[in-house]
Amino acid sequence: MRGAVLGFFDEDPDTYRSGEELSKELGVSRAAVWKEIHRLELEGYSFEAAPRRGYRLISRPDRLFPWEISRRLKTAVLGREIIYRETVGSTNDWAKDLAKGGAAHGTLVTAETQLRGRGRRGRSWASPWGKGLWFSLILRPSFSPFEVPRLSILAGVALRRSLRTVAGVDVGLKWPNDVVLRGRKLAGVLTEMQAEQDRVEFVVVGIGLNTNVPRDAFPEGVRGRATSLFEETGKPMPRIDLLAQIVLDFEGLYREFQTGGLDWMGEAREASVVLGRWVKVEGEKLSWEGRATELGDDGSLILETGTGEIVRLLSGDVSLTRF
Ligand code: BT5
Repeated sequence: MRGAVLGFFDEDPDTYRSGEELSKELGVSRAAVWKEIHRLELEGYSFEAAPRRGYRLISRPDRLFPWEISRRLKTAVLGREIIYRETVGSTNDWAKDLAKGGAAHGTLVTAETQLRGRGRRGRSWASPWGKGLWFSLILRPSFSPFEVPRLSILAGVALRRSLRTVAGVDVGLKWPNDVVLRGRKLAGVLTEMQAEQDRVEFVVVGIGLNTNVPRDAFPEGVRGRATSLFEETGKPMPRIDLLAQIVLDFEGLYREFQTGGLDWMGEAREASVVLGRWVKVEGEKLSWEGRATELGDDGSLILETGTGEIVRLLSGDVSLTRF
């Protein structure tokens, strides 16, 4: 019913629709139409009601309602199934539970806020209510578990393309999973999987992107290193347009990746803020310092240390040292 009512107003946004017309087209009573309009108003939609002319939809709420995402999505597979809740622990955790319960390839899981948003290695991810995109995609790839880490880089390239298209900003990629704008972190990717030896059961690609977060809404320890599109451009960002574009760009790149195409790796190299720099990479136990010389096709970062040793790293935390 909700979709049908909104569909009416979609066709021609400037036209009034009378209660009678709506009730006839939808095959329900006028009271039912009125009730639905009222419910939509409670959800944040705003209508103008004019005597004898009917209703006109004036604005939609800035909420990640699945039906609003669906009407903007142009994908074939990703995001065809959307699961949404206002508040979750972590969209990655929820997506993993859903995947274990059989959720389809391409399912998109999103929320307005996360109470326990996660970064890598047990770190936390700040997710202020309604101010960002906090979402996860469930994938059931046919490739091997060794290929999975590259998905974080692929997500970075998708974010870069979408941010250029929708927000007009040029972001850098900080290996392996950060998206940075003018030296501050704008987005992060958390890729997790469940696999057995050589078979991937599912992958969850989680993306956190600060769209409209005001600087003082970041936790104190993060504030100096984080940024949002709003802080950088001074303009509020329509979250759903951006989300729909990211999922579309991700789908295109994922298709390319599945058929062996790796051209997008060139884009990752081009956008890298790490290549050519002297960096420190901290792993779980060890750390390395050297010049970042290459981004391998397998997603690894190659360092040449001060003693000329070549090290190939698959993950770690990079800090840019000597400038
Ligand atoms: C990441 O980890 O950058 C991956 C973040 C992934 C978040 C998404 S949101 C949807 C999905 N569901 C989840 O639960 N997670 C994913 P890492 O490289 O470990 O960076 C974490 C560090 O970034 C923290 O220790 C902070 O210093 C910083 N940080 C935390 N919140 C931030 C924010 N909103 N913006 C920028 N930096 C942040």
